[in-house]
Amino acid sequence: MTDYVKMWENLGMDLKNHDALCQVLPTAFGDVYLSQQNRPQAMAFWDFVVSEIHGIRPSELIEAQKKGQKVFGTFCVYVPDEIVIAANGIVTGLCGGSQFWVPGGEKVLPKSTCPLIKASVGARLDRTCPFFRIADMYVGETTCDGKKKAWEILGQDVPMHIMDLPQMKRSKDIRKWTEEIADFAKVVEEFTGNKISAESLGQAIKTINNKRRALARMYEARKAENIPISGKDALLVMQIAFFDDPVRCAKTVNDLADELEKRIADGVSVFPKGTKRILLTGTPLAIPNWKLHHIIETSGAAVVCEEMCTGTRYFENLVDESKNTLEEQFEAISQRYMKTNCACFTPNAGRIDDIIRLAKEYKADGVIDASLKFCCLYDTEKYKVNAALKEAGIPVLSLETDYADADAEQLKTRIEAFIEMLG
Ligand code: BJ8
Repeated sequence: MTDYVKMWENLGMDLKNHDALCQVLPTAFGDVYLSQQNRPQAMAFWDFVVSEIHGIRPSELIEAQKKGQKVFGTFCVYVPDEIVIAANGIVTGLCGGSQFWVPGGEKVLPKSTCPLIKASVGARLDRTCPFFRIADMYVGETTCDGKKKAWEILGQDVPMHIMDLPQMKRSKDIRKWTEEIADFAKVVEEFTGNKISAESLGQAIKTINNKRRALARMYEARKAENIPISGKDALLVMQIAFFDDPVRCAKTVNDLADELEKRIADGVSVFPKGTKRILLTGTPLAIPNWKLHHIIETSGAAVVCEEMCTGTRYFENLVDESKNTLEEQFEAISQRYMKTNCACFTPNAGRIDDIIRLAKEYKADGVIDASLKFCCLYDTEKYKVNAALKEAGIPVLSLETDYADADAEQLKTRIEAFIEMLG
């Protein structure tokens, strides 16, 4: 592994604490990932990325900054990457998925805040994540209350722009989101010093659409009878997609999809015939949160789809590429993003339709609806998700968990019983 200590030092990181994190990650990754049998060879790329997770991409970002590019850190799939890319900026995801960062967040946030928010704030305040140190600007959004208030803390010493996301999907809300996107474009232009043209935005739309198409190909392969990739590996690909360069991401995921399609043709599967197929729905699983996938896939089932922001919500629906003026492009972007169904919207019937549609498309034997502890939105939405799935005759298990390992045994017992019940 390359020595990145100097880089971390220059970023003002807490090296001692960061060392502790660097020590646990390889073991966790080895236990969860490298112990799997018959993985696609193309996964070597993602294994390498994880082995240098705080080194390789951060050093690329720093090099880009030296050449004048700006890095925008985002926390939600509603923030349109296209705008940043069109101004020659770079986007990196910032959501925290490790228990390691949670105590840092708890120093300033109520304990009853969801772990994703606590970990994100902890990663920033404890100075143990290079991505949080590198980002020149954070972009927040008005989704859940916890995030809205967290921006006020996170934005204390970093430029922060907050996008005001409507909470309904009427035509006036879509118009409002179009305006919000146009305002974001102005902020990005000013911050980067680069003008966004219809041409550059058109190119950026194509770049991000291509990344979506590649991820959709990987997911399409998971619909096959013989499942060519584990849910854990597919999740890792999704998680890294938030950090990687979008063009490289499309290329590596397409290479993986080539291999998966060949595996399907050759009848190769990573699971024994008859393994129960699970669709996972709920709150996002930020890296390195592999807990549920690992429990499910070591309990005799396979995760074949995630109706999550680290799943289908990230790549379904493309932005219309045929628009030629900035005004039309902003509207097309707004329309695409407003098709995403997060529980912060009311009503949010679209998500329930998505879950049932996806359960059928991926031939899921059952659905696990999992939310992060203290996520009131997804937890409350469970009631309607449960009722709709029961009506559709699809077995469902509702869970609530966090990043700690304390409930792992209990979860395993419940998940095993659910899988057994699937017959
Ligand atoms: S579009 S899911 S990425 S807001 S889990 S922080 S909602 S309390 S992450 Fe999300 Fe955008 Fe929605 Fe997706 Fe709040 Fe819930 Fe925590 Fe959440």
